[in-house]
Amino acid sequence: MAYRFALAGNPNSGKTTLFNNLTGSNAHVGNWPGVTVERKEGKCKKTKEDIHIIDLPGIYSLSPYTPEEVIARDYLSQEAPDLIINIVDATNIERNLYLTTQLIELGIPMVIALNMMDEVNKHGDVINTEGLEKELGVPVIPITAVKGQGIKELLERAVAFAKNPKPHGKTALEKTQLGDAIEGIREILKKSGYGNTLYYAIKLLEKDSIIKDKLKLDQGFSKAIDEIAAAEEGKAEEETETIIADLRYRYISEIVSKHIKKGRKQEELSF
Ligand code: GDP
Ligand code: MG
Ligand code: K
Repeated sequence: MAYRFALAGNPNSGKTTLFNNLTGSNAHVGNWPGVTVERKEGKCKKTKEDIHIIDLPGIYSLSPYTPEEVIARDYLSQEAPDLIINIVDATNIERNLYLTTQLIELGIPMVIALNMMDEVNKHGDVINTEGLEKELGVPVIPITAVKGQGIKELLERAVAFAKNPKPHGKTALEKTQLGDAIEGIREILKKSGYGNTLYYAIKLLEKDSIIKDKLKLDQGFSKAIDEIAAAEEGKAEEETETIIADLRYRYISEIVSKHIKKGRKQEELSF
């Protein structure tokens, strides 16, 4: 059995460092079709299973605003890899989790590689990885990619998850004022035969026209979805997209305040 794993994360989170660690010199480098964004893929040399790894471009979001975002979201939603390794810079966790909340909604099995743990430990910060794992609904494995630490456990949990994929993950928007609108759109998408509907439902609520065009929905379904999105848009002064971003940040800061304790070393240094 061969598996395809995709590395996804913010720029500078350590994706290439992890990719090189996993694949050694055994990588193929090219460009994504039509753009000069580097495409790197290779075989993992550290597992007995046959695992193909692709290093996606660094992104902050799954929106359509940069070529990198479009490449990453098209690859993830259309090529459906067996698993996403979401690499998160643990020294900048609040910003990195913004992408994580979106990746979870794709419905693809995912593990979080919590990277730069050497820096976290140096600062004296404490991250409750088990708490984070429970909260997000996906495995969280601390690693230090530059030193090759934690890679073995990361691969063990990733392979186990790819072999036995289970529904996972929670959406940051579930228990918010948008929950009903998202469920309404999901119901319509289900009737249209779409599987990973959570990601699409949220994109359609954001009136993402690229996704809308790609889905090629029947006119009746399309109109029903537009009505839900328009009704939601009418309820508040801000754009739904802005509200969604705010809700994600609120969800993340709650999680971070619960599970991360900043050490004293940084403060002491600044006096
Ligand atoms: P990418 O943009 O996600 O591909 O990130 P890179 O792999 O290029 O890494 C960005 C920077 O972070 C480089 O200078 C790496 O050497 C450094 N880096 C990567 N992993 C770690 C780590 O575990 N600890 C520390 N301290 N630095 C790291
Ligand atoms: Mg890179
Ligand atoms: K509005």
